[in-house]
Amino acid sequence: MKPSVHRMLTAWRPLYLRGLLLDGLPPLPVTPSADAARSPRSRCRPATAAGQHAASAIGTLTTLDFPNRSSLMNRCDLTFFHAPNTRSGGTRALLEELGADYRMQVLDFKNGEQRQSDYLAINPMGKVPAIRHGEALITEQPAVFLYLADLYPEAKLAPPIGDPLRGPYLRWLVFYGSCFEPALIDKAMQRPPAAPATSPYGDYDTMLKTLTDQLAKGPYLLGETFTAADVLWGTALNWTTMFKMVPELPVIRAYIERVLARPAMRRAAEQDAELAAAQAA
Ligand SMILES: N[C@@H](CCC(=O)N[C@@H](CS)C(=O)NCC(=O)O)C(=O)O
Repeated sequence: MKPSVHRMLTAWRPLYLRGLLLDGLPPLPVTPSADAARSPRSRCRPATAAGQHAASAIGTLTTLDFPNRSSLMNRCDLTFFHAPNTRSGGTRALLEELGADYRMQVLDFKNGEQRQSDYLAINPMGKVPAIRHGEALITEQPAVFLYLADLYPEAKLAPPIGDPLRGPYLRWLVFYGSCFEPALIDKAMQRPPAAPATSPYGDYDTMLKTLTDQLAKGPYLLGETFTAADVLWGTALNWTTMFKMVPELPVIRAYIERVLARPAMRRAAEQDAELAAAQAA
């Protein structure tokens, strides 16, 4: 086995041991550890709940629609459902930027794991990313980004309520899901938009100009302040330009490079590439 793959497997040993990742590869040496289910930087105790989740099938969690609100949530017991080389790469980058403490459950799209009942109990849409925090399930990228960035206020990637940037921050995260993606998919499928007054994004060119005008004010979407919205947009514009769904205008290219050059973004991209390679092997 290549040393880089072995290093990656060692890092993700908790997942590997739970049989969620890389079936068929030879077992890694097992070092008993109280924190075995958590990331190396864990600040969380290996709580009973974490152990229970680790041992249980994903699909036993169908009772989570309405989380019990009688107890305060802490930041332990955060699970990220991920597939490499997909939209959930942006969430992985955000978790890295936040220095978050989480478990990752990797889905193998080649085997259709996202459409199996275990995962459909987490997200009936069969899509990643998804987050489970305690009893709460969060899906849809803008919601996932808002949730995670608020969970780690010390990382300062979410302007707090009362900050003048809070409104624009919400606007650009939600613009992604409600305008950018629908416009992009219609364009990729060569479908004409609905009439301008009906279409959620008007038309593609207006949507794109609205975005590029904002990027031109840079360096980031909200000016000098880097936020979680830039993690979403930087990663999304990277893959959408790669697939020629968005034109590689200089303002877009410069923005992508600025965002992806950040150390945490690079780390996340490297780790995801290793995960994708190991999954493909
Ligand atoms: N509306 C979702 C879209 C997520 C999405 O489309 N994810 C793709 C990954 S690129 C997926 O999980 N596809 C798997 C499938 O549908 O089988 C969001 O914003 O999170």
